[in-house]
Parts: sequence; structure tokens; C-alpha cells
Amino acid sequence: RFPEPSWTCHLLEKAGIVNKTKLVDHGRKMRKNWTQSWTVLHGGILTFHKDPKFAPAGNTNKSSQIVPEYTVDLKGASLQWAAKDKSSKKFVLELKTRQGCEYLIQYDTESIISDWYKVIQQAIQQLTPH
Ligand code: I3S
Repeated sequence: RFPEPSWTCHLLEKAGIVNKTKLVDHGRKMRKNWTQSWTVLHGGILTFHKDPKFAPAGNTNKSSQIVPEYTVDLKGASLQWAAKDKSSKKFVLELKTRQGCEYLIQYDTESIISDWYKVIQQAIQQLTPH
């Protein structure tokens, strides 16, 4: 029997499209700018990719259009359903990192955003020492 490589193999993974905006960057408030984002949870890192609509023109290679925009270390992060004053949108999550960054994550379909809530919350719990 092979020994298990500690906790790494238990990290959940998910990918999909959400709407996101960064509110605070290392303690500095940013202007809200909602964009759609291909979003990947892998190995305790959440990566929001740039909307390909805004990719530089002239490059037709599809994979080159998947460009990370924000990389979020979930270790020590916290996630909750956003308070009503954070956004007029429905189904909004608020993600705060240990480094003082804040993001809102939103999708109009409740089941989709609830799935994101669950996997991000579980990833945070698995990464955070009890
Ligand atoms: O929290 P805010 O500032 O009311 O957020 C809204 C604005 O960012 C607005 O942009 P402009 O101020 O550039 O017009 C956005 O279009 C809205 O989507 C923002 O509010 P919601 O409630 O959608 O998060």
C-alpha cells in the first residue's frame, strides 16, 4: 500500500463560469468592475481568468486566450454570502483573503453559486489548521 501524500490529494477541484469583481486589493479599495470569468479551483488556489472578449486581438490560439487575472490563495481565507449592501445582485459570495484582498463572486443560478460556496468553503477548511 502506498502512503498518502498528506492532505494534497483531498483538495476538491472545480471549474466554471462566474461573475466576479475585486473590491479590495491588499487593503486598498478598488472600483467595482463585474466581469465574467472562467474560474478554476485547484490545489487550494482559486484562479479567475480574464474574459476572452478582452484578450489582445490577432491571436487565434484558443489556449492563449485563457489568461489568469486573479490568483487567490484560499489558505486562511474566509467565505460568506455577501450582505445586501455589497451588491444589488442576487446570489453573491464574498471572499476575503489573508492578504487583505476581497472579491465578490456571483451567478444568477442558485444551484451553481451554491456549489461554488460548498467547494470553496471545503477547500478553505482543508487548508486551515484546526
Ligand atoms: O456597489 P456599487 O458601487 O453600487 O456598484 C455598482 C457600480 O459599480 C456600477 O458601476 P458604475 O458605478 O460604474 O455605473 C455597476 O454597474 C453595478 O453593477 C454595481 O452594482 P452591483 O449592485 O451590481 O454590484
